[in-house]
Amino acid sequence: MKTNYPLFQLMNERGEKIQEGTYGQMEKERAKRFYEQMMRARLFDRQAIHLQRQGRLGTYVPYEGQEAAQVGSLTALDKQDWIFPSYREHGGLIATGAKMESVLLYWGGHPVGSIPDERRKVFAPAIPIATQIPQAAGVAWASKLQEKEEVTIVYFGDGATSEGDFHEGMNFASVYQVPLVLFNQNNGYAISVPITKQMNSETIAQKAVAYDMPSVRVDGNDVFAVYEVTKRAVEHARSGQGPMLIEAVTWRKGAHTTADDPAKYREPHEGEAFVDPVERLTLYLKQEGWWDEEWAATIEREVLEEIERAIDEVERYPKPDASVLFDHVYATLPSSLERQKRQFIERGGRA
Ligand SMILES: Cc1ncc(C[n+]2csc(CCOP(=O)(O)OP(=O)(O)O)c2C)c(N)n1
Repeated sequence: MKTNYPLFQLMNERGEKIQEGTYGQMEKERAKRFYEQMMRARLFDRQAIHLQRQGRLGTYVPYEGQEAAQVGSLTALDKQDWIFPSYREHGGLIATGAKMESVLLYWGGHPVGSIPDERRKVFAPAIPIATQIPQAAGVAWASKLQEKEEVTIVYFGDGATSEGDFHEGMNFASVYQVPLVLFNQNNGYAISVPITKQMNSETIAQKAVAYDMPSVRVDGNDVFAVYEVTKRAVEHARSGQGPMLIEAVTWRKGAHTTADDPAKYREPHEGEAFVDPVERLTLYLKQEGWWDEEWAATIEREVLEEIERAIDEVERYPKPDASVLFDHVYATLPSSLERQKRQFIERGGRA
């Protein structure tokens, strides 16, 4: 069925302004700040992949290409808001103040890294697909019952929208009109499965119609547009008008995780239509006359130094104790798991 969800943009693929943002986000200082934040995420990601390849980090989830979707949305929140990430949003979290050390510890198998930013209300990354959506709807409902002015944002991929938990979360959010922003990063693939094989709908935005929920389809590589629609959705939710679904159309440039090779399931030309979000912002800054090579080089140098310091600190940690896998799931471990834990430790159970 043909649907009417045009892609919302403020800047086109050549980095030209096509409309003004209503929050001043296309002005000089803010635009340059977005660049800094996105570069912080990008450089971290590349270094983390190197570390993994050197055997110094466990399996890692890269996000190159999705920085605008993450930074544009996370910066639209207020301090009191709740954040439910999947396993791919550490880029946006780092860009907006999460500790690099925590993220490295998490991917190195240390549970202590599960909460990357103590200053914000961030839940641990959800590895089981879509499970965070009903949880986030529940937290948003709690905020509503307690009459708090908090909004919850929940992140998930395109594949997650084929899960029952997505539909249950959407339904619950809609029935109880909770202050929830459902933020979908449509990056084209669920591991090796392209979106065309995974769903028959033309867009993800249209899935909101069934729940009588407003939705928008935004260019996820246009940081200004993502900021705009998320700000509007957050205001909508905070003012008691209920949930909203955002589909941010983007492209995962690299592998799903460091454990797969996208060359096995993607053609080289796929994704060519997407202009990298950092390059696009660079084009915008140049057109506005705000680009400064020295400034960009300083950002790069300082971020790389910060990453090095974080790696040094994390590598001083003792190896993680893998037997904690058995902890924090049950208050009292069932006897079968108790036995497995014992065996695991007897066999030298360390990661
Ligand atoms: C409930 C559940 N089923 C299967 C998996 C295995 N799995 C891990 S990632 C993934 C694909 C998810 O794709 P998508 O929702 O599009 O998010 P993306 O990884 O592209 O960000 C799958 C099926 C899982 N983690 N949880």
